[in-house]
Amino acid sequence: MKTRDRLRIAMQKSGRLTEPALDLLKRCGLTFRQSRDKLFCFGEGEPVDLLLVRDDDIPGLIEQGVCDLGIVGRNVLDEFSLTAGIDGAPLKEWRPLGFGRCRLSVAVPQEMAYESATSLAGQRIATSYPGLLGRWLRDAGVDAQVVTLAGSVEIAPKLGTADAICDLVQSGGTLVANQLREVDVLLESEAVLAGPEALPTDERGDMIELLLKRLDGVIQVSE
Ligand code: PRT
Ligand code: ZN
Repeated sequence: MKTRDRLRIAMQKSGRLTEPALDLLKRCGLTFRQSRDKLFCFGEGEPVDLLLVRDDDIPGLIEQGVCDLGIVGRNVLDEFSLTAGIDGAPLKEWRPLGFGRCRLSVAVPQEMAYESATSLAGQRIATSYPGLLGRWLRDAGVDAQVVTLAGSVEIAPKLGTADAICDLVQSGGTLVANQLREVDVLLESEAVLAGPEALPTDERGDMIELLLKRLDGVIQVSE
């Protein structure tokens, strides 16, 4: 692939992580020229540009080398690592960023008895995270049916298409509104800086080192 001399960071175009990610980069001393609704934001002072995309596309863009780094939820990064092919470079969580906190949990209808993962044996569990749920079930030695849904996971039990769900939870309000209760946590998530395990050895590698140093300073200050 043609090498680039500017660092490219993928981040969410429009969603929960957009504002806090831009704010964090700003606190690292990075400023960008273009308006946020464009695909690209050009770095003004430093040779760092942003690519604004759907969060689900971020791990793939790093794996393919289209971007050097990405700001994405641990839930999305880990799911990608578990389910994507192994042809690309392995990805690494370089830094936890302290925002976008949530958890990936199993929830069951209020009236359903639940003691441990074994209570799910033979049940259908709806999720958008088949990789993470599958691993958790395997580790627990539980044989259950994973029903993969792209969205509206929380209504699956009411529709009768699943017995339980595995979804992101923050306040818990969505679960309560759907008469579900959280019974097990699979993953504590937050936004992370993701990148390849092996950093580029050219100027981009130096730029990443500098960015990591600045991030550590900024994150320490806000803790
Ligand atoms: O368009 P694009 O694909 O980029 O956006 P998206 O809709 O996939 O993502 P978005 O913006 O909703 O979330 C981006 C990331 O924010 C997620 O991948 C998580 O890492 C993180 N995050 C933090 C959350 C939540 N909190 C959250 N509460 N992502 C989703 N939710 C949803 C959850 O799916 C459920 O429907 O909110 C509902 C639960 O919230 P509570 O407060 O009712 O429990
Ligand atoms: Zn998404």
